[in-house]
Amino acid sequence: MTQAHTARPIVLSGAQPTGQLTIGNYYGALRNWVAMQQDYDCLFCIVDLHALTVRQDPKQLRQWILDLAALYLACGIDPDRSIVFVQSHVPAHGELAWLLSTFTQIGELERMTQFKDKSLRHKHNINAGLFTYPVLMAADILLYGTHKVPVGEDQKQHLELTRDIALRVNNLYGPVFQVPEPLIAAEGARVKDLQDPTKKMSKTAEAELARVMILDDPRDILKKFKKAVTDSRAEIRFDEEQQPGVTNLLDLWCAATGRGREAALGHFSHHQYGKLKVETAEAVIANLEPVQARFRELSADRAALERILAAGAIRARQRAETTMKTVLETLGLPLDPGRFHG
Ligand code: ATP
Ligand code: LTN
Repeated sequence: MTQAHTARPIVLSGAQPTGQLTIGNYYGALRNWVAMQQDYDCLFCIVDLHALTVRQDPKQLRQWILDLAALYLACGIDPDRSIVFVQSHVPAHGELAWLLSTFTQIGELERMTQFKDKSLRHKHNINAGLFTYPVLMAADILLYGTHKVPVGEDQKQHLELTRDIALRVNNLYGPVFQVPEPLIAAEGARVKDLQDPTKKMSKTAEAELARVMILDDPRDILKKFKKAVTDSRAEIRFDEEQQPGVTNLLDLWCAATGRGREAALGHFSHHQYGKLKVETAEAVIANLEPVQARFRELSADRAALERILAAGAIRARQRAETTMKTVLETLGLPLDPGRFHG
């Protein structure tokens, strides 16, 4: 099995530099990554190759990559404890994705709901990369012997595919890959769009009011929550089917305050929607303000961010090469002595 050299179990996760991150990314992913640094050997990747599945402006993309690095750190990712790196700095991601694509069935990729959703949203550019996106994600994960992958609920299907690919290879050749497990937060794993609470909140949603960004001004955050779509029932309870907007606000309040559903009902059940909206906004703002302040400090020093990413790339590449050696040998591909010495 690859990557047996570290004592602590390995965690890998990533986000796409496709724009500013939302509170969905924060509660569903980043906040949980920070907590995991305590007990796991963590790698946090900026998945820029994935971002290219949707057309990007090159200059803007470079900026978003650095912004995302600053945001990882601002949320509490510690580059001395975890490996923070850019996916395209480690060529083995693309290389392993190719190899894994030969163990992935077209029918499996056709079933991916993210592919179906994105094909509808980008009708003019349904490229092959969008289709094979989950294979590259599987490569990201399997390259590092990952045990746990902390993600939002929307990524569960991709994780299942990753596991299937790993098991398929292992069944054919013996234990080549660690079979990873998803880690989905109890609270905040499925933050919904504030204007259409039947959809997930997305950083690339068209409507400004639909999404709250981690870096939004607190006044805008309050405004967006006040304008959140609810319903006309005038009743505060958890009911995803009948009251998706109210349920989303309650879930966010729980995620932001760390309190459970019973506490939320005790606190709000005899009150009006206005109180729920304002207090949820306040709780979210309280979580985000320190992150915003740190982000401003960190993003002022571009060179320091670049140094952190360069150091992360060296460490990630070393680990990736160990896995690649095993995989190439296993599949019968000759090892290049110029690449793998000793
Ligand atoms: P896009 O909106 O550009 O398609 P995204 O925000 O869904 O992208 P990523 O940047 O790759 O995609 O997401 C990073 C992490 O944030 C993933 O683990 C994803 O599951 C999580 N995430 C994204 N949106 C939400 C959400 N609304 N609720 C909870 N978690 C989310
Ligand atoms: N597909 C994910 C982003 C992603 C990822 C990963 C997450 C790419 N590679 C590896 C966890 C582990 C998304 O769209 N949110």
